[in-house]
Amino acid sequence: MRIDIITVLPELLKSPFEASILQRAIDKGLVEVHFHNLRDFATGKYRQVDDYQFGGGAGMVLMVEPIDKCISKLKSERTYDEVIYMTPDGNTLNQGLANEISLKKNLIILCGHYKGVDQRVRDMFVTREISIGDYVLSGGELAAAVLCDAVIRLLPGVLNDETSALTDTFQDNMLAPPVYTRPASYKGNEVPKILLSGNFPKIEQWREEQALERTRKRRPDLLE
Ligand code: 6GU
Repeated sequence: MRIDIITVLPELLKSPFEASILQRAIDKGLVEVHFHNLRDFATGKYRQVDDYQFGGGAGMVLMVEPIDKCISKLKSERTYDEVIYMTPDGNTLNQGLANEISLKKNLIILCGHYKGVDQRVRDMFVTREISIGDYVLSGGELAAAVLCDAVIRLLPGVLNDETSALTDTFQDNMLAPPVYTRPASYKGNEVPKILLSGNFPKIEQWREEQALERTRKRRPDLLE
């Protein structure tokens, strides 16, 4: 997979890709992530990327021309499966959407900022609009990092134990069961005996029960 991220604040985005699982995925060559500073595609003396909105009102809007230049350059080099625009009024990200996007090959992710982008960017270039939840961030950069993390960890070979993404919370619309590690007893708090029993069919059954109980209690909406 190749991801090209277009942003006015590349420095806000880079650090999540420089540690842990994402860095390892990049080092292994399982994903390439490229950052494009929108300002590099701006013209004129002031390299302007945003402007006041027509009709008046507070807040700046990202201009269509620099975004067009950046996307057109990328598209001239390869074909893209999706141009994703990160915006709070997009489709809310969930595990199903992350799974779907993880099957793509080349992605452009455009980060909104200020009041957003000129509507013509959305009309002309964007194939998908994604939000990461019903709250407002100051820009799409952190949301793009969240999307990339959710997608990249699903790529084959990224996780150490290939099966572990399958037992994640939200796969099968279920929360994950509780987990424990050593010590078996800590300040009077015991690990459930069943987990120490070595009876793996019973352990699996216990985990399924716990997952169901947890989902019923915390997220009954997932079971509907
Ligand atoms: Cl994708 N962008 C912004 N600015 N705020 C958000 C968001 C995206 N998703 C939730 N809040």
